[in-house]
Order: sequence, then structure tokens, then C-alpha cells
Amino acid sequence: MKPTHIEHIGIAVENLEEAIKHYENILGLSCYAIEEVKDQKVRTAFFRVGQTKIELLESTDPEGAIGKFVAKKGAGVHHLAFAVDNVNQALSEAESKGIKLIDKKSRLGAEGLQIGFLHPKSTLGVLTEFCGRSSTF
Ligand code: CMX
Repeated sequence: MKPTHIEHIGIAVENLEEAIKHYENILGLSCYAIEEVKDQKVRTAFFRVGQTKIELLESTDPEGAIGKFVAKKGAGVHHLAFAVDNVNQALSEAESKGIKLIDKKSRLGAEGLQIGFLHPKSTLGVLTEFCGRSSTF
């Protein structure tokens, strides 16, 4: 497995609408999609910066991953997502190298992509995500 590029950088925010204004006014970027991902208990907003996206994440549930993160650490960089050809293959390869997985198998994330997370305790403190269109072995 070799990631092709950074697919997106996930940033936890307290208020999605205010954060969108910040990225539009300060950086001159345009939000091209807002989507709720019920499974992840978040509302997301996306911006393109070249090949990479910025994904803003607002919690919809204090018990969800973003709700807990913001309560503990406040808003800020939450995860790095690497584009891979095959998410399940990338997950099992990481596991075979001793990495603790959050997701043993890929699941559906924003924008219809397959996603899978590695545990930040085994990735030097950085919550790491694989994402891609394909997940079949
Ligand atoms: N980056 C680095 N460390 C993180 C972290 C993050 N984003 N989120 C949590 N942690 C750390 C905590 O600081 C804590 O460390 P300590 O034990 O040293 O205090 C530890 O992980 C456990 O955190 P917790 O608050 O007790 O939360 P949980 O164990 O219940 O969950 C995690 C942590 C990473 C397993 C969970 O957040 C998760 O499953 N994340 C993957 C899914 C996700 O983040 N979804 C969000 C939306 C994604 C999307 O749609 O793109």
C-alpha cells in the first residue's frame, strides 16, 4: 500500500457555519458541499485546495468522536486522511505491521468514499484515515 496523496485534513470545529465563513473570508476558499454523516455523528463541510480537501467537522452528538474531542481539546486539527487504492487492503496491511485498527473493515464516509481509521495511540498520536473508492479484496 502506498498512499497517492493526502485526500483531506479533518478539522474539528464548534460551529460549522462560522467556520465556513472563516475559510471563505480569510483564505478565499469556496465551500462546495455540506453533508451530515449520521454514522459518524458529524456535519461536514468541504473545501478544495489543489488535490487535497479541508473537511470541517461539527459534532451532532456529544458522545460522538468529534463531540468528545472538542470537549477535551477544543477545536483544531483532528485527523489526516490518505488516499489509497484499496481501503481494506491498506487496513489489513497496517494491522499486519502491528498497528491497532479502529476499523477492521472499511465503512461508508462522506462523499460516498470508503473510509477506515487507525488508532492514534499506534500512529504517533495522529488519528490516521485511509480513504478511497475501492474496498474489495
Ligand atoms: N487525535 C489524536 N488523539 C486522539 C484523537 C485524535 N483525533 N481523538 C482522541 N484521541 C486520544 C485522546 O486524547 C485519548 O488520549 P488519552 O487516553 O491520552 O487521554 C485517547 O485517544 C482516547 O480518547 P477518548 O476521548 O477516550 O475517546 P475514545 O477512546 O472513545 O475514541 C477514537 C477515540 C480515536 C478511538 C475515536 O475518536 C474514533 O473512533 N475516531 C475515528 C472516527 C472519527 O474520528 N470520526 C469522525 C468523523 C470522521 C469523518 O467523517 O471524516
